[in-house]
Amino acid sequence: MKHSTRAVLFGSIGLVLGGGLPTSVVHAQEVTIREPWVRGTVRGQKATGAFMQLTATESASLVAVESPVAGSVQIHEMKMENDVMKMRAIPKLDLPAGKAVELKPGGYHMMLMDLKQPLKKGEAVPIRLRFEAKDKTFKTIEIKAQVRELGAGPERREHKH
Ligand SMILES: [Cu+2]
Repeated sequence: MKHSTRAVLFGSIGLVLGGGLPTSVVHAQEVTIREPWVRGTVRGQKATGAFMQLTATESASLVAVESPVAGSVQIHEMKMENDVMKMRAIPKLDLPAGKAVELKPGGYHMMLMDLKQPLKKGEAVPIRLRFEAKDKTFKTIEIKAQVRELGAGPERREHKH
């Protein structure tokens, strides 16, 4: 299935994040998850992005994601194609040993789809991540991601699905 989505780009906005956002660090065997956050939504918005930094000590893959606030969660990548930023779902995200993989606006991210409620700044969204290790064993890690303002991040983008 070929699924690609056009994302509408907005110019950077000079947004200052106040108040020292808390950093959560979760250690679970060999995957470290740093600074998970979710972009806040407005009423009626059906999808939003979740971002964080993943570091695996042994190579592993992120193979599935779920959250109680979303009907489904996809792993997305973004790529420039003919001057258009395209977003598409990928089946898994590889985590090379010892290398931090950044999920951030404009790059890899998790897409929370079919949102069941608006997500407001300051709320904590539980997200369950399922990893597959090289030896084909699976591990699930649950984190809480902080909701940031709608315009949070280095660039503001709106996803259209
Ligand atoms: Cu997306």
